[in-house]
Amino acid sequence: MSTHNTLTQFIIEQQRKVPEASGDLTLLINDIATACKCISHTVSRGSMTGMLGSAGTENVQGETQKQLDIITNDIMVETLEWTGHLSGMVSEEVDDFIPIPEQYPKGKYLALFDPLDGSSNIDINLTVGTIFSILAGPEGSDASQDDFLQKGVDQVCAGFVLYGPSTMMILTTGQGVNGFTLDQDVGEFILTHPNMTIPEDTQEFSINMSNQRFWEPAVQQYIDECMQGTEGPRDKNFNMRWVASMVAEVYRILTRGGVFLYPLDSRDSGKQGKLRLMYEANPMGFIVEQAGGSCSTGLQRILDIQPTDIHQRVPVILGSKNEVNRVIAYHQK
Ligand code: AHM
Ligand code: MG
Repeated sequence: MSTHNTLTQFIIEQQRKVPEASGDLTLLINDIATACKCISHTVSRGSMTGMLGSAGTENVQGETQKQLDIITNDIMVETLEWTGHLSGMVSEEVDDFIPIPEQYPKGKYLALFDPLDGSSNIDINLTVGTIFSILAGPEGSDASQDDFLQKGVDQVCAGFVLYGPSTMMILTTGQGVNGFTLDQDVGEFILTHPNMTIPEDTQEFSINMSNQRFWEPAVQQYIDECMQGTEGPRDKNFNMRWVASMVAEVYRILTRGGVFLYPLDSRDSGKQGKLRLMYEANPMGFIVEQAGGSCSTGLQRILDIQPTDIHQRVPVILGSKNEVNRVIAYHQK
């Protein structure tokens, strides 16, 4: 194995391009990588951990928590809280924001994360992941809830780690998107997918078809036209994939293009969709845009939404630019 092209080398070299950089972000990304290696090891042990299945509790969104949702949340919090790089955290699995314990120094960043995205897949041994977003925080003092309510466009860094056949970290600091594969023997993430880009066109969509009767009309029309294939107005056949793990869908889109939709759903009109803005839609939106794709609610660019709640939900349409633009155009009709 080469010791070149590690994640550590890559982020240090990126840091050197910013003369005023303090190195805090580099260290924070390294700490996140450490937490995710630990999560990767934990989830790869499957049933041997004795921790598959439900925890018998619910998170703030009323979703049943898996034991591994809670354990992976603890790994993230315990790895990051003492480092001195953060002034607070937000997790999908914790109702309020997570302050930094008094005994530790406060840093200039905020970390927001979904510790185990797609966790409904964990018991059936399918791909899951960790999604994270880094914002600037109030340097040196405790964060308040309002400090987290920043638009996605202000993210400093975003990424996700995929626990699939291989473990991968996908990262952006606003200078493109790069993918790193974990060398399990050496314990290092290695740059394997530099400058990931999403093709502008695609013939593959991703949506949970079982919800079709609850979708808004624009999404009904878009999917209906895809389904008609060469016999419809699109005049081409489409393929469909639904892993029910956003990390896996976004990785596929980064690799070969596609469009992913979790639209507004009439069952949950008060909830504005299923996915969470601050630690799912915003980081994925930042990554997808940095790779040349688009990310929208259908009516608004996701990264421009002014958040009002750390756990708010949002409809998400992301991926290949020309397809997302088409869905936006149908919304505007
Ligand atoms: P989670 O964070 O509780 O795992 O929920 C988010 C996941 C996404 O990864 C995925 O796109 C979606 O929920 C799947 O939802 P559904 O089961 O409704 O198809
Ligand atoms: Mg999630």
